[in-house]
Amino acid sequence: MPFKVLTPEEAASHIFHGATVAFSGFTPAGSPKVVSKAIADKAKKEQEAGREFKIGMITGASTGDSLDGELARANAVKFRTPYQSNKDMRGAINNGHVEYFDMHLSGLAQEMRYGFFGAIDVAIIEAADITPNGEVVLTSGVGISPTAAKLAKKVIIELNSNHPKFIKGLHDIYQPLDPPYRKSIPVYSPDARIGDPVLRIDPSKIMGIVETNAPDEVGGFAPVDEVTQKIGDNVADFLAGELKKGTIPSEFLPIQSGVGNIANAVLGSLGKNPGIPPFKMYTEVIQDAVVELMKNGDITFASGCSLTVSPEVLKNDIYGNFDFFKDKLVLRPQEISNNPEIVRQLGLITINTAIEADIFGNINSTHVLGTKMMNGIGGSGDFTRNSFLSIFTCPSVAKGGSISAIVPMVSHEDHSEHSVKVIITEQGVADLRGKSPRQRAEAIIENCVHPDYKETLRDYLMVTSGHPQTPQALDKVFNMHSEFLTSGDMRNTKW
Ligand code: 0RQ
Repeated sequence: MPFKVLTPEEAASHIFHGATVAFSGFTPAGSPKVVSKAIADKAKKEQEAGREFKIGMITGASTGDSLDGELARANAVKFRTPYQSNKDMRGAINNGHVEYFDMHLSGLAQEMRYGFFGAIDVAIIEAADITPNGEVVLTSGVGISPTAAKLAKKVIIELNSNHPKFIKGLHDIYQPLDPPYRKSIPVYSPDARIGDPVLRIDPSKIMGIVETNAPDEVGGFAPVDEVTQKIGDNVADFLAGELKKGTIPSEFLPIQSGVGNIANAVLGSLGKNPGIPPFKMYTEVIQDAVVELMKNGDITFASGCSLTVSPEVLKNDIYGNFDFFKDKLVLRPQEISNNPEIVRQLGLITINTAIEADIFGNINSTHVLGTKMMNGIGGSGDFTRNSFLSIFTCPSVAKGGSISAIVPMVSHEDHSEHSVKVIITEQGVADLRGKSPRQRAEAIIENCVHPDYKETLRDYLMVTSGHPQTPQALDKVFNMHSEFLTSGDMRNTKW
């Protein structure tokens, strides 16, 4: 092997103050775990010696605590993009220590290639295996690794023996040409393979290898409760009904599902509903529920960007039964897993989660009360805008009922009324297709709003301008939010 074995500290010596560093993985799956800690230690030492040390951080999506958590706690991040979900990183963003810019995940790799982020100094890539000529078998997440490895001046490999070498073939590495030479991407079904099983990295750029066997730091899910169960069942019943009506082709269509507790519950309900045939997924994050449904034959194939599953599921179910899973799974770079062109081509049914929706169907997926960043838009925009049928789910209330998830106007907008087709809460389903804003408001208030807030929102419509197209009272539109900030309970809202 021509590559030097480095200690994490030796690897971190290649990272300097002001460097832009790109990391492998997508969610905690496949993100670096040891060099990141050494960078955080270096930052602390530099800062103690009175020297500034901060890096620019580009990832695929969220990462594990050893990356986002360690660097945030060391105050070692100047800017960060895209999605994140670590509590310390979220804190550092919301208290102004990190400049965070939130992007559609499908667009990141191409914007790096277009040069919009400047030079990429170092890429740190987790690998299951590497050959002397730089052919890398990636691990449980692909993310931006192909682009990061291509653009970076230096590459450091974290060789992680927690991922067996026999997973070669799980990945499909493909990078589109850039304009004006771009051609269509030939993914005509979720199981299409169009690229290479390995990532080829110029060996002269590889500074060395750091060995580890640390597992992915994927957290568990909250158990399905009454509310999430009802949301899941409402989604499954709605889709079974659409299939029966013939608005979804009888073969069904591939599903994309977001990440989190609600998404996990929705998938469970889809698997159990007798009105839904076995289906394929073309999604970004493959969660525990998908693996369970694959074992039962309810999902026949899953294309994604990562296996964001708990360490036991990865080790025992997937790697332990790789002969069963190897022809049912493929992991792609995020610019392919989330590609708008492919989403539209395959006709996906997309199911994502809202923090807040308004009575006209606009969605806030990212900001609590309009100002505090939660996680980021992730892939929800890539999928929603281009889907065959876009669904948003959320519980009708948050924080013990003191917040209504449905308000007169979203306090931050990620997905507009033009892209959102259906809203589903535990209360019911609002089908917004073909409806004007006034009709949408009626459908959402009647079917999705919690009983504690129906009167409040009906009263809101009474105090609006009554404009025939979109009725709004611009001086009152955020009264529910202001009420929460003043009294701690939106139920006290007066118009
Ligand atoms: O906070 O735990 O402190 O109580 O938000 O809410 O209900 O546990 O839902 O885990 O499914 O996450 C939108 C954040 C939902 C996620 C979001 C509070 C609530 C709780 C979490 P607590 P739940 P989930 C694929 C696609 C955007 C990106 C995306 C997300 C916490 O799904 O980040 O879809 N989506 N990507 O109490 C105040 C409200 C609230 C609220 C919820 N109206 N006001 N707080 N909460 N509604 C993934 C990728 O792209 C990688």
